[in-house]
Amino acid sequence: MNSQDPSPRVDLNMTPYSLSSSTRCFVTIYMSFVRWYLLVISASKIKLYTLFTRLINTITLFNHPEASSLACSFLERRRRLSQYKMRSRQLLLSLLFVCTSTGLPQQPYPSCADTNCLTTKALEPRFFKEHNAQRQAISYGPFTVPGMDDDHGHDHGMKTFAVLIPPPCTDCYITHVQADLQYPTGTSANVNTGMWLHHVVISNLSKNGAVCPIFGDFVFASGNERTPVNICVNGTQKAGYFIAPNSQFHLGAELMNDQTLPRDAVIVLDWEYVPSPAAAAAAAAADFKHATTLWLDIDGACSPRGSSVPVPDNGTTKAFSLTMTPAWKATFSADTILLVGSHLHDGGDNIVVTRNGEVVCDSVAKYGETDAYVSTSVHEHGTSGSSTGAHEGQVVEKRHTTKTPHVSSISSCSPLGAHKVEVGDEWSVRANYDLVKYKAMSEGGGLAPIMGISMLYVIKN
Ligand SMILES: [Cu+2]
Repeated sequence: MNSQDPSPRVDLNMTPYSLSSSTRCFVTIYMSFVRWYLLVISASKIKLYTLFTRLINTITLFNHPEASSLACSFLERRRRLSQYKMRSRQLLLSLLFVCTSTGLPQQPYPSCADTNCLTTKALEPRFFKEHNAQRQAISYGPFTVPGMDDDHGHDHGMKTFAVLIPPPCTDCYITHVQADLQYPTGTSANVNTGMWLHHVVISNLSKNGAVCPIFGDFVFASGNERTPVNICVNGTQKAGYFIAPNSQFHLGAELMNDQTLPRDAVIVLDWEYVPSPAAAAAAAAADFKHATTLWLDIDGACSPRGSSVPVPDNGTTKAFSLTMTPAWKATFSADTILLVGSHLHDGGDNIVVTRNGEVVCDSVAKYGETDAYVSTSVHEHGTSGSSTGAHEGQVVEKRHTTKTPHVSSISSCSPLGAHKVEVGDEWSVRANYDLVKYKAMSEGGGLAPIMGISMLYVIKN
C-alpha cells in the first residue's frame, strides 16, 4: 500500500463495537440501577412476602383459617411474581453485560484482510532461526482519525473501532510482538505530532480467555508506550502463543488525533513466530511450549467499560490506588511465568501484580524519555501594556509554550523465576496514580478515563 494510493478503505462505521459513548454511559447507568434493584428491592420484597405469610399463618390460623389461607395464597402469588421478575431482570442484566462488553451481535465485524487494508513486510528474525523463525511487520490501515473539531457522532479526535484480521500465521508460535503507529508515509506517529495509539488489542476469537471466558482470548495488547511483548524472553524460553489452523483474529483499537483536521494513521504490528507447516509437530519435537495469557485489569475480569475506569472524584483526590476486585482465582497451575507486561495512562506511577496479596511484579511508568513522547501546546493571550513595557492601555499578544511529558515506557517483569501459579491462588493488580507528579489526560472538559492492566504469559502445567 502506498501513501498516494486513493484506494477505498474498510468501512469501519458498521463496526458493532463502536457503541457511542453516550449509549455506553446510559447502558452502564441502567445496569447499575438494575443491579441495585435486584440486590435491594427484589430480594427484600421476596423476603417480606415470605415473612408476611408466616405471620398470617401464626396469628390467624386459630380464628379464621379460610381468611388465612386466602391471604397466604395471595402472598404466595405475589412472591412468585417477584421471583419471576427478579429472574427476568437477571437475564436482562446478563444480556446487557454481554452486549456492552462484546458489541451488539446483529452486525458482522468488517474485515481487514486484503491489500486495501493490510500490507506485509518481511524482517530479519532475531530468535529461533534454527527453527525457521519468521518475522513480519504487518501494517493495518490506513484508518482515518477525526479531528478534534469534528463533532460528528461526538468523535472529537477519537477513532474507536474493531475489525477482523487474518492471524499473522497459523499452526505457529508467536514469540515476540510489538506495536507501532505510523502515518501512511511510514514515519512514526506519536504525541509530538498529536497522534496517539491509545490502545490496540488483538484477540483470538477461536478460543476462550482464561480469566474472562466470554469474548475470545487476548493474544496481545499495547498502549502508546508500545512495550515489546517478548514472550520467548529473548529466545531463552522455547515458548510462544500458539495459533491453531483456522483461527480467527480480531483487532480492536482506539486512536487519537489532537489536531483540528482528520488525519490517517496505520497500525503496524511487528510479529515474530516459529511458523507452519506442521509447526505444532516440529515445535513439540523441539520442546516448544504453549503460552497462556492472563488479563488482570483494575476494571475487573470481564469489564463492561472496556477497561476504562473513571478517575475517582474527577481528580480532586490527587493520589489514589485502584485494585482488581474480586481477584482472579486460578483454575490451573503454571510453574513458568514468562512475562508480565503492563499498561497505565498518564498520571500512572506504577502497577503491581499480586499473588495472594504478595507483590510479584512492579511495573513502573516513565515519562517523556524521548522527544516523541513530549507534547507542546502554545497559549496566546492579550495582556495590558504596563506589565510588558509597552504604552499604558496597549494590548500586547503574549505567547507561551507548555511542554507535557507522557508515558513513554512501562517496565515489564520477565521471567518470574521465583513465582508460579497454583490452583486457588488469588491474582490481582493494583494501579497507583499520582496526579500531582504527572498530568492526567483530559477529555470532554473533564479527566479522561484511566486504565490499569497487566497481561501475563504463563506456561500451564
Ligand atoms: Cu489504555
